[in-house]
Amino acid sequence: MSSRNLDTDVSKFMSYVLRHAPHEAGLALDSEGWTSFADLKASVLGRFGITESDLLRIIEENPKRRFTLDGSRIRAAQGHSVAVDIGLAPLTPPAILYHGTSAESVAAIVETGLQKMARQHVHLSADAETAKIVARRRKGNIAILKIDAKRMHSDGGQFFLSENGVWLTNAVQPEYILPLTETET
Ligand code: HQG
Repeated sequence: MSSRNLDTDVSKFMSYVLRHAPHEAGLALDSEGWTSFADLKASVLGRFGITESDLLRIIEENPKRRFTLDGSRIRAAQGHSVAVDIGLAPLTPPAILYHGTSAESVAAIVETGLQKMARQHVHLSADAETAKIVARRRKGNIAILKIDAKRMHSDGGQFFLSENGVWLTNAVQPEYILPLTETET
């Protein structure tokens, strides 16, 4: 039986290897981000001293459903920096999407738009509460930006919905960032 902190450590390690550094666990990802669950299990069980049923529970109970287990293969649902194509079909987004960030990044974002930075996509949230959780990963004051997804989509912008409910796009131009609605400490 593993503890809550250990569960988080295992989850963070899996996010790290499945999104950014598969070689650090001796894994290789295919072009859609999948890797062998048996290979991942071999790496994680030994490293953390947990059982297979612990690992399955950690995957199943992950609050953000970060991992997709599909038979003998597993992948991260979103967040990759390695070049994979998770093969999502473009979808019509809700009229408004949200992006949580640090207050100090807002000036640059309003100037140059939202960029995907190190990842494969810009990550957007369907509701402001979720965006706040994303923003609170940052130090200091936070800001929640509203994105005019309806207009961006009707102008040809593509949106994708990850297997765990995160909206993804390639970039958001400044014209689609609505006036700042909320900041807090
Ligand atoms: C910022 C977590 C300056 C952007 C979350 C963000 C998410 C700019 C940072 C997922 C900028 C990139 C992704 C610009 C963007 N100038 N700053 N032009 N454009 N930024 O971590 O959205 O818990 O790559 O605002 O829940 O914070 O790991 O993106 O602050 O879904 O599953 O550059 O990571 O998921 O940071 O987070 P990130 P994010 P997990």
